[in-house]
Amino acid sequence: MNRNARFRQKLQDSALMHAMSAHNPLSARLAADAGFDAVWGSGFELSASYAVPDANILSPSQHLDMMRAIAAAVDVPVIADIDTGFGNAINVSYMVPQYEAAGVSAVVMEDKTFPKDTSLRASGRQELVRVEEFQGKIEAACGARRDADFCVIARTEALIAGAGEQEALARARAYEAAGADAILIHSKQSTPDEILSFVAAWQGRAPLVLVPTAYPQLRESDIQALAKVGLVIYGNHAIRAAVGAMRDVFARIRRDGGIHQVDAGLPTVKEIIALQGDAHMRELERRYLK
Ligand code: SPV
Ligand code: MG
Repeated sequence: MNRNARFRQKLQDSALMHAMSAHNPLSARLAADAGFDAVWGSGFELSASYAVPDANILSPSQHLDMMRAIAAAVDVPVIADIDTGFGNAINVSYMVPQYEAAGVSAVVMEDKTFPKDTSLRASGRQELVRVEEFQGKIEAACGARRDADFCVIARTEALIAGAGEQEALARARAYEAAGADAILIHSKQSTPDEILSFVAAWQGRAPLVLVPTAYPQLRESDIQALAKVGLVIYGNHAIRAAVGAMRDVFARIRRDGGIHQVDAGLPTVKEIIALQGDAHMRELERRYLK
């Protein structure tokens, strides 16, 4: 079974799938090595790695190129965060085949206006597009895919925008009717109450997708028990782990006046060489360098 088919099947079966964010092939490889089912090609993380806001400042090709590099570096399925689809339904029609050709297995597209603002920022610009307009974008995404197993996940930002549960449910229903394979429902509340209420009220067939960044107390066992959720995405833990680790080590080197103290606690150069796929290159050398 190819990656897309594996992803579609896992999204629909009863076990909860988990995806870890990545902003480059190395972080994706570490996520796959840790046992995550899939990699989340996070716009937030990629933006952070360029030190710019997650607000469509990067070009679509910067994101697409990174998704291609990530998909080439891991065997697990890659879920690409395409924000609002980089424009209208026409832009979506042209972008989705490029993501599919880049080797990703699913796209997540959100119902905000372009250019977007990041979801978890306090008082960000959170404007929703008309429901019909977003249905057109979902239909365009579904119509543009070449492999029927490639998944189109519709994300409603209704709760993020403060539009309430009824609006979120109405949008989720409309997006399912337009052909979405799953519905991502996002929340920035610090408790899971709003999400749990939405999940309880959801009557659709499409599996739900959660991103529990703001409400980390909700564990996988709790989510699995909800039955309607097919996928949990950890949205920014690769970049936050990297920032924390780099900040700590850099400060210690300045404080210690050298690398003599930190060195023993760091991953070895040998480990990094292994992560670069050195074994594969040595095998190529053995076979082809004559
Ligand atoms: C991302 O990781 O880019 C996401 C999740 O879209 S969030 O940042 O929480 O909106
Ligand atoms: Mg994003």
